[in-house]
Amino acid sequence: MIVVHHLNNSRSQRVLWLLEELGLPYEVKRYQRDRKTMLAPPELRAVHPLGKSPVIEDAGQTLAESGAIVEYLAERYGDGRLVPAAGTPERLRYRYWMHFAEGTAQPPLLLKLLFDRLDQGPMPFFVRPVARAIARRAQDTYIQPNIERTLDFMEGELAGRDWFAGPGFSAADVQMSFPLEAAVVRGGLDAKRPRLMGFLGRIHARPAYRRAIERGGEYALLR
Ligand SMILES: N[C@@H](CCC(=O)N[C@@H](CS)C(=O)NCC(=O)O)C(=O)O
Repeated sequence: MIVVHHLNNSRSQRVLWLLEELGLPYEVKRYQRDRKTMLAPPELRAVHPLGKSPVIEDAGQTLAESGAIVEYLAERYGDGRLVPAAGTPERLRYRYWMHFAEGTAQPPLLLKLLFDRLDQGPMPFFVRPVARAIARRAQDTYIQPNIERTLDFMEGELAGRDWFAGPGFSAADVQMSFPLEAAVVRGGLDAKRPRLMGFLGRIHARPAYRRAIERGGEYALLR
């Protein structure tokens, strides 16, 4: 039985979704973020040294990193589903988006989360103006422009296709779901980018996505 170490409101939700798409049985081990720091609890470090989610256990092995997990599950259990055929342009796009999600889309969204917290968090009154000025400068000059450029690029890539790899839904769409959902909450993604919003509408309507939400519990991404 595949075990998913699942942190509330996190990337591990997409692993549950993929398992539902593949129709595989799995066990969920739950972890709750610390209410103040939003970090994972220390118990997760007993599963993997980095103590982050997702982590899965399968066939006597422990595997971390959501992209690696998604690729592994789709290849091992997909039986040709959710992965475009080898050697096709769709397979190359599949690989590209599988890496893009965590490698390019996610970093500026994480920076946005951290700098927003720096801007709004508690601090001695005499450093507040300086800290705020630094945070806002980073937001205006680097973080938000990067988010906008990345969103525009993704919006353009969905011209004429419903899914990131090509005409068919694939595991790369599962991997891409998290940065897009995070972008709605904190990156300014809205109806002005109708193709990305359409993509989110399509994935949220999938029965497997809804089953995974029921199984995983609370899924409200961090602001
Ligand atoms: N690139 C890694 C990132 C893993 C990661 O940062 N996970 C977050 C959940 S969204 C986490 O565990 N955060 C809690 C913490 O850092 O303590 C992946 O895609 O698996």
